Amino acid sequence: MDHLLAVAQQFTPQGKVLDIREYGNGNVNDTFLVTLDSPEEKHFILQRLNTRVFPRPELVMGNLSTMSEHVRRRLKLAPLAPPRRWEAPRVLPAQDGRDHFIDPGGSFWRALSFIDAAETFDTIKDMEHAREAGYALGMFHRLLSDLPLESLADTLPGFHITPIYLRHYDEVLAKEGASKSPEKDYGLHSVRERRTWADVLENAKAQGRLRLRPIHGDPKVNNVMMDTATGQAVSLVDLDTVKPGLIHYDIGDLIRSGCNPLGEETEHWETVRFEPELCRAILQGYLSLARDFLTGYDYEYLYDAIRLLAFELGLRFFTDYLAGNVYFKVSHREHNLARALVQFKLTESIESQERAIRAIIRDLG
Ligand code: GN1
Ligand code: MG
Repeated sequence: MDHLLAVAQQFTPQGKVLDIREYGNGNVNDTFLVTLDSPEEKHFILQRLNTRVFPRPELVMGNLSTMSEHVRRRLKLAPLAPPRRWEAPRVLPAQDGRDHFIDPGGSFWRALSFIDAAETFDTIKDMEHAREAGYALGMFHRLLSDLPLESLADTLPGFHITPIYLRHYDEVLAKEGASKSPEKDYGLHSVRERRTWADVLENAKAQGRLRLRPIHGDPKVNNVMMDTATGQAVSLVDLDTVKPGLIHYDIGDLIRSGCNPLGEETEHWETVRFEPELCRAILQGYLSLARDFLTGYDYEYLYDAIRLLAFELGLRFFTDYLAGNVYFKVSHREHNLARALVQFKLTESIESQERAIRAIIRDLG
């Protein structure tokens, strides 16, 4: 705690630190909410970046500033009609003016402004929430649609490239020693069944059907902030994975997380189900802002994107389980296995409703 206080003070020229508490439930970084005795900035977000996942944190910070300045510029030129608001977290400087602080132990810390009067949810509450979550991603893509790709660094090479995750899985599998179990067998079977299809988006990219654009990289439903008073989306947070990519990764990630009412941490993986009506509402919200920058091919690959992102996350969790939990934070040894089963079951549910999901995409297209 003393250590945390010393780190927080690095980012607080004015104001006394009243409280520091753990915040959110990220699987990668450590996040804290700092409360200050200061009229201007009552709270801010303090994070320790996981430098095993992000080996070049300075690139992450560069992308963050580039994109949040771009967004603020665009919103200034074309403000939203109140009570609509859209906010991009600001990077708060440390005492020495830099955008981060490295503690004596070598940890990389940064501070971000807190978005007031807003909250997040791990699962979708209702249709309106679903539409707003879709709206948030549409807004995000739209605001970045004119940001030149060259201005964004690749902070995480290989991120969302499913064939690369498969290669890594094969390497891990060749030397893993996890004990035999029906759950592990289900995981092995799930990957075996789908591996030849897993390059679907990368192939479309190589064929020139899908092109790179600025993406969020991690727009799962609990990264969408909702205004506590109006229930409208106000921000998409957790911006470490902003980089050039396929918007399909984002759309797939929002839909796989939003249409799983039991949530990705449920212990009842056998009953996990994909809810197509939530998918319809998310896409409606998304398309209300994204329609004019989508191509025919973009629509054509939406179903695959939804299916793939659920499968890919299952594969990533499962691989990490087999590797001994080296990437995602876990609270017990089988945690990543449990998470993997949820995503594989979700993938199955998506596949069994393929016709209904494709019909929804067609209706809205
Ligand atoms: C990780 O840390 P968090 O929860 O924001 C992961 C995402 C996964 C997500 C699954 C950099 O994000 O890709 O979809 O867990 N982030 C990284 O909950 O790997
Ligand atoms: Mg994240």
